[in-house]
Amino acid sequence: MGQIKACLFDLDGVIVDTAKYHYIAWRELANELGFEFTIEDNERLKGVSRMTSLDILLEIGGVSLSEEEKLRLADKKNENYRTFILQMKPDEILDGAKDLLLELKEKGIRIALGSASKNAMTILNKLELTDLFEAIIDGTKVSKAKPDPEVFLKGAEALNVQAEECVVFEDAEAGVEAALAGNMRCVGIGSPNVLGKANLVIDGLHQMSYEKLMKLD
Ligand code: B16
Ligand code: MG
Repeated sequence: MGQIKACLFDLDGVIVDTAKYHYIAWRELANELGFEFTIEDNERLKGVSRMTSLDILLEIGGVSLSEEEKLRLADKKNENYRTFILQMKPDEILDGAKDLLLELKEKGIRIALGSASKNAMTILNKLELTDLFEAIIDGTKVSKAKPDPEVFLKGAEALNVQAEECVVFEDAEAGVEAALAGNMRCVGIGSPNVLGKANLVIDGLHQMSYEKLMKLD
């Protein structure tokens, strides 16, 4: 593996907890369709694209719909979800995330976002973090969802660095797989039981620093 020159950050679950808002909006949709959607069910949607999330939700409810109807419901869920994210404030940034971004930037490490979300720009703007990212690759810029490495490879390309020079920070298993498939190192944020394939697993970005980053194999 090469020298570490860049860090690529997932958004939901790494920099901010938007999963709680996704959950409220998906649960409302499930209830309207006549079934329950639990917080455990919601775990299956982390890191997964909007349309795949809807497919998983409908599978849980045993509901089958036309493509047209699915698009309508995904839009409806997104409108509901956006009412929450439009009210987000910088105090919702997860512990240690902004300090780490500032420290890495100061040390000359390049920084990009690699998220499945089509709402990433809105969220970063609300958190007042947009300017800290040199490149933003989100759900509007990729055609293949994680575990495909496309989102991170595009991030490396935008920063003009090699994949081997990147470290990805991810909270979802599919995201860890995407990073490794792209020949990048990966720090998992969450449980070692779920993210065991990552090079290192930590509880949150408050446990990371430039010094620790440089010690990654
Ligand atoms: P949207 P990430 C992902 O964000 C979420 O983890 C996932 O739950 C969501 O379905 C996906 O974004 C798409 O989000 O509906 O806003 O386009 O973890 O890749 O930053
Ligand atoms: Mg995530």
